[in-house]
Amino acid sequence: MLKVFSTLLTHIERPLYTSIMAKSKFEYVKSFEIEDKVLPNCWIVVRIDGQHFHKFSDKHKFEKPNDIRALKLMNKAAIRVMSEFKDISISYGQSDEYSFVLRKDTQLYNRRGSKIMTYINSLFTSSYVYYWKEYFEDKKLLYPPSFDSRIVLYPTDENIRDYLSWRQADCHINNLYNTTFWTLIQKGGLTNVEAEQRLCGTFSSDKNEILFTDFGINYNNEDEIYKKGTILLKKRITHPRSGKKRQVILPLHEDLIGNKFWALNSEILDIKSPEFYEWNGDLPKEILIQLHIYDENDEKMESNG
Ligand SMILES: Nc1nc2c(ncn2[C@@H]2O[C@H](COP(=O)(O)OP(=O)(O)OP(=O)(O)O)[C@@H](O)[C@H]2O)c(=O)[nH]1
Ligand SMILES: [Mg+2]
Repeated sequence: MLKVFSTLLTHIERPLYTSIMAKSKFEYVKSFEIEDKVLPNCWIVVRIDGQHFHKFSDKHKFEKPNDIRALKLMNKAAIRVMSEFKDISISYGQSDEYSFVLRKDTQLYNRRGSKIMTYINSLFTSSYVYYWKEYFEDKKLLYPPSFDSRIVLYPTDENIRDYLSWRQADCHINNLYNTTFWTLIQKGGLTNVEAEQRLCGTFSSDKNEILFTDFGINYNNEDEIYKKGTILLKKRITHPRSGKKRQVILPLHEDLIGNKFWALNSEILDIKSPEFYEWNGDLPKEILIQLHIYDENDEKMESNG
């Protein structure tokens, strides 16, 4: 009875208590909060990166040097983020990192940096966990992964292009190294230390040569997703069943360092609506889900498009 009475009292008193709080002597602590509105007219990059993924990938027995399931899970989480935050005009991911580029005129959360960064990071992280079982069906998630994040502002179009080029060049350098390193171990029988010594001081051309001469591997023929990473772009494509134009987020694995990419996708820097994209070949599952042709919950193709 006493408990019921005190609960009632708490409910009755709450509005009064709140208004007293607003004027309490503690109110001054609010002034310690820092205004973190980011500069206007700058491209906003939010980059997230897996914490201790060296250990995380070991514990979950990721395939070496690349585990396609892990990369596709990263892409899935990033597509989720991009579909939620409409002002992200392009995203780029490789390994355990993803960069989200918000258009320079965005007014998202009044350009409050910490709001933008933490919402993107938490949605990405929860999506990574949420969709884990879709990609690692037989593998249990052993502990909760986490991602760090940062915000970087780029004032010019050249800066944002160079930023994305930097990340893609990093992908290429790491992938060439990792591919050669793990080939020396898996196919050449070297130990980790021996492989590291063999690659010490080598240039890209040397690594290409080792792969080709010693193992008959032409690096150029490796999968594009490993060599180039993943670019996520909003585009309009033709729905394969209705024939109507539909906007989707496309995962692309192509060069973004050269001018060709920026000429073909000029809407990114011009801040315009998504352009039409002629997709050649079969649409991947990630796009079929967005077109509601593939039901990700039922894990089957829908019969009526
Ligand atoms: N085997 C395997 N490992 C991967 C794959 N993708 C990412 N990783 C691992 O994730 C690491 C990512 O690099 P970093 O971000 O520099 O390393 P980290 O251990 O996450 O360190 P911090 O980011 O500083 O916490 C790589 O070095 C790999 O060990 C993959 O597809 N396969
Ligand atoms: Mg990391």
